[in-house]
Amino acid sequence: MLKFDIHGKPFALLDSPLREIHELVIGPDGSIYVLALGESASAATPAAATANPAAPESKTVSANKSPFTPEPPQKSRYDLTGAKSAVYRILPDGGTDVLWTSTTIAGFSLYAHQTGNGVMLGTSDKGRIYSIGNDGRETLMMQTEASKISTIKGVGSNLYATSSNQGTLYKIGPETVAEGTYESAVLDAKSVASWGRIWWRSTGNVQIQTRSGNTERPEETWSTWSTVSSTTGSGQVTSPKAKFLQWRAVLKNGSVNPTLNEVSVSFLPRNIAPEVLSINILPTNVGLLANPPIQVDPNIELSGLDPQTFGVPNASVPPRRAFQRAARAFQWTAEDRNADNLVYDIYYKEVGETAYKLLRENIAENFFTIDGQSLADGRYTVKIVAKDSPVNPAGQFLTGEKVSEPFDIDNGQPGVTLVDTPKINGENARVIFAASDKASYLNRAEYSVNGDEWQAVFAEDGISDSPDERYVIELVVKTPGEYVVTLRVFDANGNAGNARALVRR
Ligand SMILES: [Ca+2]
Ligand SMILES: [Ca+2]
Ligand SMILES: [Ca+2]
Repeated sequence: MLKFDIHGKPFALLDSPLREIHELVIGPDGSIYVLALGESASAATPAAATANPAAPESKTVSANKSPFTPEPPQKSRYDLTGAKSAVYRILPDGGTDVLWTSTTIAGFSLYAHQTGNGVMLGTSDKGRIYSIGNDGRETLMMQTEASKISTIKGVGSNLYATSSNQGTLYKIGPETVAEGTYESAVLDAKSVASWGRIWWRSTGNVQIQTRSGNTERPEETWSTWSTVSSTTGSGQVTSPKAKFLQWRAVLKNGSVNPTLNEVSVSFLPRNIAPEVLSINILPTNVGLLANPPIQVDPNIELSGLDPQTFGVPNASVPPRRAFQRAARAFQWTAEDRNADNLVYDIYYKEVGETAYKLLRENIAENFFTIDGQSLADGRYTVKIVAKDSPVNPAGQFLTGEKVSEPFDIDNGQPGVTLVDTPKINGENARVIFAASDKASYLNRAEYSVNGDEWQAVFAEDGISDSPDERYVIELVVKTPGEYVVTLRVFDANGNAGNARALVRR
């Protein structure tokens, strides 16, 4: 923000890290209040507000915040990271204060209180006017049905506010009106929910009403407002089961000034079935072992409190990998959209069989290791069934399942045989072996002469890649004598078979 003297010489009063100085007003004491925006005001404007056929009327309501919106993390008002709006106060002596900042409220218009204590701020969405005192505290003064409060101006003892989307002129007088309402934010229960009791703390004549619907914004498909009948500050919500709920308070003036401080609603969302998203099969001989679980104080578990409240991480401990002869291990991912705890049943069957057989029931881990030696050689699939039974009554829990890709169990070693007596031609000898494997395929072979180091040998057709292969070994036999040639062949699962041949020159 720049100040120019009569010669056109600029002097910077304020250099804000936000991107736009949107509005400035001058208070009665000469303080300048400046509204700075983090995003451009036009980008923050929603496309259009839902048209409301009811004629808007004058409403004056004081309320703090909706209980449905989570409390934003508290930070210093001088910390402008992520700020959507900020109000600066430039004192007549040139000193600058950040009066107020918000990461959620998008400001648009500003009006300096004639009392000298702060400003009124109109928002660019949600149609709200906040009052911000010189102590930096904000109070929601007015909730309109418009989306943007374009201007706020004072004329005499009255204030006027204009809105766009839709265009409306509001008069804000000093006198108290007979009746006002406050509408809550829309509660999203995430799935169709049964509504329980609604509690509130109020003084004076306050009536609570609710409505529900399955569209994100309240519209004609929602139920009509129904009043919660209560004399004690709590009552049963009578709106039909739905995904979304909204409440409103009707405050009527009487001998006591009506106020409303706090509203809570209880509800039970419909259970959503868990899903098994993926199954990962590890290579043969890689087993998964459980790491010791994080110890949780049994008193915390009994109390039903979330262990995270006590700083205990909620994530399950991932397993570690270890060599286990013939092991076939699986890891899977699963989710439950209403965040229920899950347990798993594991089934298996050989490809070609019709029915799955239960292998293990109600395990809490999301991994399992099969001892491959307990199953006959063959091709298998496993089926993982996720159940939200730990937190739902018997008979009401839901399941989701997934079948794995086929995998081989192969514990048999390849058979290796000598094809013919070795042929000798001068100093050269040729030995031919045949190898075969029943359950998987051959994938590597090596030979050794007279117990020397193993040397790789390729299959006769170039690649060891099928259940049957031939291996031709050419030797140089310089001096007369006996040569023992051993061939060792591995199958895809690491089982090895061997055979030997005696070459005599
Ligand atoms: Ca569930
Ligand atoms: Ca085999
Ligand atoms: Ca081959």
